[in-house]
Amino acid sequence: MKALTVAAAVAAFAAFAWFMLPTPPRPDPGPPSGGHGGHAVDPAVLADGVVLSVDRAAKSVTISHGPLRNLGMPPMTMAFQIGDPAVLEWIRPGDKLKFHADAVGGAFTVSSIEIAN
Ligand SMILES: [Cu+2]
Repeated sequence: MKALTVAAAVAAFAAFAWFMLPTPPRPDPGPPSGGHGGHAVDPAVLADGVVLSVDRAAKSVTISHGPLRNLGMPPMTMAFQIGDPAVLEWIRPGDKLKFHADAVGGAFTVSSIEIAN
């Protein structure tokens, strides 16, 4: 009978632990796209920028940027993380950019970028 008691206790604990699990976080709906369901970034939210320096080891780029409307940021010079490693292959100081950045895990990260030279 002891084994049965242990099994019952384990089952009770498992049920309790399951009950105590936090509600899984719901996916962030993100900003309203206003598009047609595609994933392309609205050109209106692309900011202007000029690359000042590139740190490939740190996967970061220092950009002198215009207003970032989605982040409520005025024009300034700052470092961004680069989300797509392929970008680090071509990006050079002096490049003029159209880009989009998001706050990802507390780091400002370039999520979309194109050359505007
Ligand atoms: Cu900034």
